[in-house]
Parts: sequence; C-alpha cells; structure tokens
Amino acid sequence: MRREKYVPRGGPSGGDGGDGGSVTFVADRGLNTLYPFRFQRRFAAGRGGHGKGNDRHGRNGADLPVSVPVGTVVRVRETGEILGDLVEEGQTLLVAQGGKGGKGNARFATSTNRTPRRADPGGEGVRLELALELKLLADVALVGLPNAGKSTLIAAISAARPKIADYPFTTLVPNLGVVSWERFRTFVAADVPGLIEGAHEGHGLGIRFLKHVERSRLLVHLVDAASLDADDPAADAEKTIATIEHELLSFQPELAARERVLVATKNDAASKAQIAAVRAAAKRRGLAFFSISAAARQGLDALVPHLGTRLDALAASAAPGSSQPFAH
Ligand SMILES: Nc1nc2c(ncn2[C@@H]2O[C@H](COP(=O)(O)OP(=O)(O)OP(=O)(O)O)[C@@H](O)[C@H]2O)c(=O)[nH]1
Ligand SMILES: [Mg+2]
Repeated sequence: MRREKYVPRGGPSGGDGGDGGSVTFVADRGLNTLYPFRFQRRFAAGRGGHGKGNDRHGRNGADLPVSVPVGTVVRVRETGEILGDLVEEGQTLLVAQGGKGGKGNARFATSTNRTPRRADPGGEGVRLELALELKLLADVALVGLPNAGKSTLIAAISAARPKIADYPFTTLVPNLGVVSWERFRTFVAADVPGLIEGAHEGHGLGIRFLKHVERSRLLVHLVDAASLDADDPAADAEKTIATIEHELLSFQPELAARERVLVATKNDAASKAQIAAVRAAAKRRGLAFFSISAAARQGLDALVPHLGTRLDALAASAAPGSSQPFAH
C-alpha cells in the first residue's frame, strides 16, 4: 500500500515481479568439442527481481546463452527425449524458459476493491538435467570410386583406423577423423563409402552417407592414378572423374558449386602419364590438384594445410564455393 504523508488511503502500489531469465544454447563453429562441459556443468540464468513499492516493476533476470559446438544433440537426460539438434552456426535452442514474474497488488485494484490484499506469486522456472552429445559433421568429405584410397588417406592424416583392403566396398559406414593441420587447429574429415555409377539411385552404399557430403564445405575427390588405363590415361581419368561428378550432381544439384580438390592417389605406383592425366583434368575444371601417396606419406604436407586454409577462407566468406561448377 502507498503510505505517504498527506496521502490518506494511498491504495495498492506493489509492482510486478520481473521474469526469470532463460537458458539458451547457441551453436558456435569456434568450438569443436564438449570438453568445457566437464568443468562447468551447471548453468543458471538470472533470477527475476522482486516487484517493489511505488508500482515499480522488478528487474527481469538475465538470459544465459551457452555456446555449444555445431553438431550438438541435446537430450533430456532422464527420458532421452531429443530437445534439439544444433546443426547450423548461430542456431539457438531454448532449453529452459525462465519463470514469469509475479503480479503486484496494484494489478488487482478495482472500483469496488480499492485495497486488494492479493498479489500473485511468480511462476516457477525450469530445472532440467540434459545430456549433450556431439555428432561430428565432416568439414571435408573424401569422395571417389571404391578402392580409390580414401580410407588409407584418412588413416594417414588422422587418428582414425578404418579397415583398408584391396577390394571395393571395404568401408561400409563413413570413418570420421579429426585432422590437425596447424598448432591447435583441426578439421573433421570423413571417407564416404565408395560411390559408383547409380549411387544416387541406391546402387552401392554411397547414397546413405551423402549427408556427410551435403554438409561438408569442401570435397576431396580421389582418383586412383595407378589403376588408370595405361594406354589412354587421359580418357580414363576423364571418365572416372565424370562418374563421381554425375553421382554427386544427381544426388544434389547444389553440389556443383561446392568447392572441390582433385587428388591423384597411389602416386608411388602410378606412372608420370597417369598422374599427368589427373592433373590435366583438374586444370580443365579450374580445380586445385594434388598428387599423393597415402601409403608412402607423400604429398600430404601440401594437401592438408591447403584444406585447412580453404576451410578458413570458406568460413570467413560464408559463401558456398568459389571453384568452378563442374559439368553434368
Ligand atoms: N601403392 C599404394 N596403394 C595404396 C595407397 N593408398 C591406398 N592403397 C591401397 O589401395 C587399396 C584400397 O585402399 P582403401 O583406402 O581401402 O580404399 P577406399 O577408397 O577406402 O575403398 P572403399 O572403402 O572400398 O571405397 C588398399 O589395398 C590400399 O592398401 C597408396 O598410396 N599407394
Ligand atoms: Mg574405405
């Protein structure tokens, strides 16, 4: 009640309470592990302030944005229910809504009740235990025909230890590996199981994993130089490369604009002419070209930093790709 000298029967003057703050998760590309959550496990947004006399509204509690890596899946710990999947940079997820502020007695004054004794308490906020899981999404997808050497490459540049063998379709699900390319800098690469002609229609294994291709910002297209037809490596390289391009485009036309690097693999076992054939195909397409031997660990020092640098540049421009679209 308003109590002031010379103001008899001042009437109700209790202001409303402030709303409690909310806890929100924000996907942030700058983070790539959930490691910080080992140390801080409890997050509380600000409390709403009490309403005050003189019709003053209580302060609203501060919201608390919590940064999580892109690819974080948020579940309610007890039930396993998925609250959200933060897959894009800047995406937000409200995980705990703050309570509504209470209502002061000034709200309840009417013409017949000028001295309401009523004031409603505020609503409860939300208290939740969550389980976070990080689904790695590949920054770089390694694509190519079966046996091109994708798994061998990922094993050579990361700690991933996929099965490697000299028959097609060795890899049944993508292997993801964290590649470190500069002190404290990493990116995630995935070898996408062998794509073959018709993969986009479900042939082979490729289609199921093309989501890694879809989400990665950079494609590394591997061509087994050593097994190109020795009599006409140029024509064979062209045909081999076009097969993969056709599958990618049939799956998703936007992939035409995705930046891509062409890599001739197994150069320890390939002839100069075979390697040159892949280089020429890259040149025709305006693509960066590398010649490697993952088995002999040759050429990787040039390839890996190139990928890291291009990912940085792509993140900075946030534009899809700058390489030339490839022909269907
Ligand atoms: N000489 C040589 N052989 C290699 C090299 N890289 C891979 N290979 C061999 O090529 C074969 C296929 O390699 P993988 O890495 O399994 O090929 P992949 O592209 O993952 O094949 P899928 O999983 O079946 O699609 C294996 O026998 C490897 O040992 C290389 O740099 N030099
Ligand atoms: Mg493989």
